[in-house]
Amino acid sequence: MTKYFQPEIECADPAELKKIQSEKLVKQVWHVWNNVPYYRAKMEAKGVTPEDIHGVEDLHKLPFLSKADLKEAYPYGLMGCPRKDVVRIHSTSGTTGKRVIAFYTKEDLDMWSDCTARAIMAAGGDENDVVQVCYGYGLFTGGSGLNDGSHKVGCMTLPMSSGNTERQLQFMVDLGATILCCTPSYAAYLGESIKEAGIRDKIQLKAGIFGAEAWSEEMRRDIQNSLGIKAYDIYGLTELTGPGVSFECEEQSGMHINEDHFVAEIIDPETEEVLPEGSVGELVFTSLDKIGFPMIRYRTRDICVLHREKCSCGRTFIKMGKPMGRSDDMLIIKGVNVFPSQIEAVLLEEGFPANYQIIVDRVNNSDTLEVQVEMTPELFSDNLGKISDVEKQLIGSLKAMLGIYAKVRLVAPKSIARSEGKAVRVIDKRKI
Ligand code: DLL
Repeated sequence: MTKYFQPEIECADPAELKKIQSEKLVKQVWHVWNNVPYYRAKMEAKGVTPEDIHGVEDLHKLPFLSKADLKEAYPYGLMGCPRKDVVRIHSTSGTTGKRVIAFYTKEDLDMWSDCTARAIMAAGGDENDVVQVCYGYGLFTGGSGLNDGSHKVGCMTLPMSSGNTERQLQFMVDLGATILCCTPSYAAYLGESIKEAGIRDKIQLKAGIFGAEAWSEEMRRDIQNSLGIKAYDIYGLTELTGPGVSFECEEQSGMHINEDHFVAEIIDPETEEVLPEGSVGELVFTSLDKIGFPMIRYRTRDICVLHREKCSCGRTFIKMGKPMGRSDDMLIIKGVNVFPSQIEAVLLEEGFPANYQIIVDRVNNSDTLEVQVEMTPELFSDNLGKISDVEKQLIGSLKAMLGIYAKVRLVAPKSIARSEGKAVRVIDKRKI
């Protein structure tokens, strides 16, 4: 049976939802105008004032915010309230340049945990569940985001944080965890470890809530099989709270955006023109009621599609498809746009687990693409001829998907480092 955390809003009439969004947007624009001089200056430069904004139909009049703005305004320039009202910060895991630091008031944390509580109940969770959170706790939003939503639902929450796989499995078995929250790459690794330890029959998991990185439908299928669960996608970013900006329901066909808190738009990343629903483009979000770090028309860089159609779960929130990659993670190889997710889809389709690395280089002024893939133990023990046949087949399938040649190197099982958080799949030597 479908469960909801806040059915009155999750299943609200679309016209009612639009009215709520419009009222909140007008209030939010005034809030930012009065409290965030950085954004007010951007509005003034565009010749727009809060009087011009009467509802969501006026959103397009407002200026965008980009990562570059966040860098420029670092650390306090986009804070939306006095520092005494801020009770928490989180920060991105970026390894280069300035990190993004987001500020939260008590009300912001309350709103955020409503969002993750909705996600947990959409995955079938209720107060009888034992939720094992193995997203990192600390500056990363994953751990505390799902932790607080799990508290709100009333689940017994295991605040494991990431890493220490042996201990994760011990708690999972001894305490009978039923819902697992972690990155999909770590879920795949846990699946491998459970198989190796021969403890599959001791696991009581029924669902997993996986996000923070791109993962394909093929990877979903593998994780569902190896853990014996239903795997739900969850999306979010630090700039907009963290996990729970959108979440999947039992239909597993896109993530419902929490539209009473966030308005989504799709734009052409080059021209910044707003595209009609159903178009592929860059996802842009406006936070409607966040006080500590309000984001108006924030360009996520995630490439995605929005679709609003009747969902069998009863929720009326618009859905976003799986992000197809990031416009800034997109590799341009010999002029061709390549998303790592396309490579992953081919590998999983051909029966390889998602342990791979993509190495891009430039040799004699020409781009090269190499995909290192771990062999299955069965293939590893086979003869060299078979390995070379498999390599040839993968080269053909990758060419069909990407339109360019990728060298394929099959490497020994377990030779590619496993990740406990977000997996590092691409090494672009052209940038080193
Ligand atoms: O990754 C928040 C999060 C934590 C989401 C736990 C889900 C679960 P950041 O570290 O700021 O925040 O990274 C945000 O990660 O712009 C996307 O590119 C990517 N991302 C997040 N969720 C998904 C997903 C967290 N479900 C960036 N599928 C975003 C694909 C995702 N990419």
